[in-house]
Amino acid sequence: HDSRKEMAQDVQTFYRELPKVELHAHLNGSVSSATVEKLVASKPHLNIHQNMTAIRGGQRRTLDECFQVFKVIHQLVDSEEDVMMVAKDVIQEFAADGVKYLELRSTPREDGKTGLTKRSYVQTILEAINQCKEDGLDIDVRFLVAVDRRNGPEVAMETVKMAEDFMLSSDGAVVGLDLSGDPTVGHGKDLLLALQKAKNAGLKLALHMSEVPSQNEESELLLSLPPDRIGHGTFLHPEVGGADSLVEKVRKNNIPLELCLTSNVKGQTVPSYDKHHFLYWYQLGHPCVICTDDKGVFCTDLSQEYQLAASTFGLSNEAVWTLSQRAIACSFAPQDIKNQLEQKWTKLRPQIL
Ligand code: 6MZ
Repeated sequence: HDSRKEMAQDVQTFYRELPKVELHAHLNGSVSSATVEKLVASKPHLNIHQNMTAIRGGQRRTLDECFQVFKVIHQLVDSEEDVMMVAKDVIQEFAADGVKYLELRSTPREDGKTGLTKRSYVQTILEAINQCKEDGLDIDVRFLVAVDRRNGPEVAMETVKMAEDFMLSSDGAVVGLDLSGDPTVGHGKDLLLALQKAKNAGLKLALHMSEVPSQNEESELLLSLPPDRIGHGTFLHPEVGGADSLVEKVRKNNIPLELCLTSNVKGQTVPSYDKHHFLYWYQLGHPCVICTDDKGVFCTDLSQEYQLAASTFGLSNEAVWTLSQRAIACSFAPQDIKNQLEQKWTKLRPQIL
């Protein structure tokens, strides 16, 4: 019994020590229970409890209910001070989990009561990134400005303009634009112009696509841009109602997929871990990046997601190592940073592989 326990511990250590790249993490979905506790204590009048901000153990919710959870967290995070604490905590937690390169994404929000503006929101996150760098954390952090699809074309265009400004003034921290939000609300065709503008300005595009069924038409349109990475892409392939033409476009342009196993299972867009579309794309040899999505809300971390992918699909340690290393090339980091990360991976590679 003891040796089995030891073996389980060795396995955990392998995943924890595995250097990792996180490319799909929404800031407010990544808030840990420890941070939520601090926020709840500072805002007792809101009457918010831990169980309203996280989906634990075997629990599942519909995707719709997941979006209600984000609304609760947004109530708790409504000032520059909160944004600073949340961003620093999240970065520290990813670093402690062995993430060496992190792309955080977040939707700029304003709040009349606290004086938070969309610009100061982004500015505060960039400040948190800088402070973590000064503290000497072994993690390179970049930022994607997020467009919430629910807010329509005008807000999308404003957000793109702001992202362009920050791209030029943030010393390389702002590298791209994300499109996210409730996939059942709004249509990508209304946002195409804003996304094209972002792309023309040199922002990389990481777009949520086909997270729910019946988005084929929209995905076809978005793929014409084409984006630099795809979030989820759960229903792109024909076995689940997608289309051969979608798969062909993704493959032709070699667009990496950001795959979040626990998020999709808990959000019920995928029926079980073994039915996750990771397998479809991985077997094609297509670039797949394991990510957390919302580590706080879905109670996971990146080590656990790698471990789940490995145990579900029977990946060897060698295959897991290769999976984490290949994520470097899928990042939006400049080439010199990618080279440095490759060197780091070479240095950290365990002898036994
Ligand atoms: C689509 C998601 C998401 O931006 O306030 N978000 N969008 N699909 C998902 N799958 C579960 N998970 C999170 O972080 C929270 C926001 O990220 C997006 C939603 O717009 C959510 O409100 P930020 O930091």
